[in-house]
Amino acid sequence: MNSAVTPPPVFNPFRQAQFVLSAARLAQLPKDHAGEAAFVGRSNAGKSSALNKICDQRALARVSKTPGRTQLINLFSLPSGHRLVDLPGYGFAQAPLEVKRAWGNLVGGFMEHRPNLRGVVVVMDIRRPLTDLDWQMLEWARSRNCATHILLTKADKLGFGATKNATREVEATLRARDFSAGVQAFSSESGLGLETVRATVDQWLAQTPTGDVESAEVGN
Ligand SMILES: Nc1nc2c(ncn2[C@@H]2O[C@H](COP(=O)(O)OP(=O)(O)OP(=O)(O)O)[C@@H](O)[C@H]2O)c(=O)[nH]1
Ligand SMILES: [Mg+2]
Repeated sequence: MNSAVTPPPVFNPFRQAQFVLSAARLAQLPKDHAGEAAFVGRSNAGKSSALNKICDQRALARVSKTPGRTQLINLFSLPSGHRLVDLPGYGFAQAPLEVKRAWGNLVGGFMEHRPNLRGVVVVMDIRRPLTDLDWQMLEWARSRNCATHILLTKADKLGFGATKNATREVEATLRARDFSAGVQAFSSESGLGLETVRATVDQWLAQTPTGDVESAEVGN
């Protein structure tokens, strides 16, 4: 578990999150200095559900039973001007090659080059963590020195002991690969781990500039 987080603020800014836009290309993203926290992960892992839970809103991000539904980058703004980003999921085997290629360009481009990126929440189903593509995300984040937090979702599907073991196992694997990231169990159903992830994202964004239009000028 990530124990080094501060208690949540009394005012919860995530409740005020608002949809900004969906982007099919990186060029459509805002060109400013606003810090962003991105949610990445395998398709169906529970990214959109986690975002909705964090923001205490039912339908901010679209949740779907069909893997691979979110093929766009969805941006949500916070009152501070910072943004949350829901990235399209990966790992859906049946997707046509051109969809996979488009995903690679979009998510790869975002992870490697988006200047606003301040932290990455890598969302994984607690029953199937650390796939090859999860590692690719982790390595992308590491290569640009970006803060990383692993959310092991759907913990409500496991008992207390199994949740603890799965979390420890992920921590041990990361240690063995000398990878530094927060790790926590989470459930969008029960709210397990909610304050920890909120505090982590809050901390990343609090240290970075906001999306004031006056500061918007950078070419991405
Ligand atoms: N039991 C349980 N189900 C969950 C949880 N999180 C998500 N789900 C379910 O898992 C399915 C996929 O959730 P999404 O949030 O749409 O997953 P996603 O990662 O955004 O998927 P893509 O947009 O396709 O990449 C939905 O049926 C959710 O209701 C959780 O914590 N517990
Ligand atoms: Mg989604």
